[in-house]
Amino acid sequence: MRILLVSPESKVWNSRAHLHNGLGYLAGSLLANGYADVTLHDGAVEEVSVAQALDRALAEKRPYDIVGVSAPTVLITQAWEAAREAKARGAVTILGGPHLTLQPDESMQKPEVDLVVRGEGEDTIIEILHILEDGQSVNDARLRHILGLSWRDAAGKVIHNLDRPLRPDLDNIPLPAYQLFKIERYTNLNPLTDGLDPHARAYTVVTSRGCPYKCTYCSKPITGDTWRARSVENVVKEWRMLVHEFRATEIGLTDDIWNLDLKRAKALCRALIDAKLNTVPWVTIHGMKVNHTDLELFQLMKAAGCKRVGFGVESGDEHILKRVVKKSQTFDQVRAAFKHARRAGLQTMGFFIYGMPGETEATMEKTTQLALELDPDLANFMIAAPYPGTELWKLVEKEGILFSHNWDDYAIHSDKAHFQVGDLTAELVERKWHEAYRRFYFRPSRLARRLMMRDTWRNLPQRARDAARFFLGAKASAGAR
Ligand code: B12
Ligand code: SF4
Repeated sequence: MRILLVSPESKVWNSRAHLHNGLGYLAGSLLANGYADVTLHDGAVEEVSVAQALDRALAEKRPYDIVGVSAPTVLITQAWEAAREAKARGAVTILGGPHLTLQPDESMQKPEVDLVVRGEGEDTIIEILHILEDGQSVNDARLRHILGLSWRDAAGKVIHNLDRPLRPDLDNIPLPAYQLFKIERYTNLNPLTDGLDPHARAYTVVTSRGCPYKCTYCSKPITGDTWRARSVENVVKEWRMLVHEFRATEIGLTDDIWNLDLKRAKALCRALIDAKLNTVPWVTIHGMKVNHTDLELFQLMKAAGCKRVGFGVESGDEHILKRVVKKSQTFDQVRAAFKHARRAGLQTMGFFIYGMPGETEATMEKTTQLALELDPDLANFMIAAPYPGTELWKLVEKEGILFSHNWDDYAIHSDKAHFQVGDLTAELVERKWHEAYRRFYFRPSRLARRLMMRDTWRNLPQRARDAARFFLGAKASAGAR
């Protein structure tokens, strides 16, 4: 069977292109189960469209039998388009990923979608292929036994099978098929602090899945509310492979919360040092929470090769942080984490949200003040985006007005407010958001630092577009990177 796994091309603003670990895991599972003919098509880096890739395969008389498409909420429209192209060329279409887990029925109403996989897909896809490779149709009654699958029976009725329990034994899941990524086309992990390297060999690693916290804006449809960790040995095995076999130039952790167990986090750092894997720089993307840190952890991280940490700070207002975002952390913990990380010699990133329900000009001002006080190397200011299934979504549905039901408009880095609750107007949120970028980055010290970076001049058109978008309120050009 020929299998194509697709991540559709994104129109969401992003300065970087990361590999898609979910597709890597699916491919790893397929290869480990004897399905050897697997191709990845990551729209973030491909030169041809999905339709062109499918046509090429047809012209070579080696059409794809199965096309699996992955989608978070913001990419679902493009995922349907990819499915239409695939279906038109005779392939079975399977959709999976965060949005499909949240809203499976919506996609099952589309004739171009044959099957929807909800939740973790490594086992589900194998069970589906076992049935389809017997020459059975996508309406075969045996599909009813596959957990986490939505399908249509012979009469065309949509059936949502029971959910698949989360796999507890992460160590036994085959590692991502890193060899299938066109790694030289991905960027380094944070061009905004390091300058854009369009040919970095940057890999991402998931050391644990899930998070028990319940921040009201956070959408965790796949990894869930429990925390499952891989063993330190298992992670080090993967790390060793990335450094020695795949010649990684940078590694990023993309867990929901990699440091929930502080002892394990330290053990991982010690193991990386012992294995002499601290030669390749690594960063945490944002899956690190301030209230599970201490100075020793940051010192160990530094010794293990880490160069940068990122924390969700979210709000500078106590009520918004505790009662609206429900972040379960204190300002003292935030300040201590930044102080300790800096003392250990790590660069810092901070994430801040504007426009949560109940916010006022004064609460958003406190957030900007906190960002200025913490002064991370990189500050990411985001306008609150309500993803389906989150507490924020439920609250906006009940008490507010959602401006758009078009999933394309749900990017966190969008410069438009997504909703209005009570007296908080979109105009105020957008003004405070732009103002935060201006006040943070237009300080003389920041400007000087930016102007000293080679990247600013080497990628001048892109950097000028970014500046217009963040500081002035200009619309980004679609798909800008
Ligand atoms: C790393 C990461 C990124 C990276 C890389 C994204 C990527 N291409 O993988 C970057 C930084 C680029 C990114 C960007 C964004 N991200 Co992001 N990201 C993550 C993060 C932290 C980890 C993803 C991961 O590796 N998961 C682990 C793997 C194993 O899981 P997976 O990818 O979901 O795949 C499994 C299943 O979903 C399923 N599956 C997936 N696809 C398919 C396809 C088929 C056919 C099948 C059968 C199964 C299947 O099987 C896989 C294996 O079990 C998640 C949080 C999380 N825990 O998932 C957020 C998350 C996915 N991101 C999110 C968001 C909102 C975004 C942005 C929209 C933010 C923005 N800029 O506005 C953008 C979207 C950009 C884009 N084009 O996708 C949300 C999505 C919520 C939603 N409802 O869609 C999440 C869940 C974070 C959160 N908690 O809110 N992200
Ligand atoms: S934002 Fe982070 S800490 Fe909060 S629930 Fe999501 S993953 Fe957990």
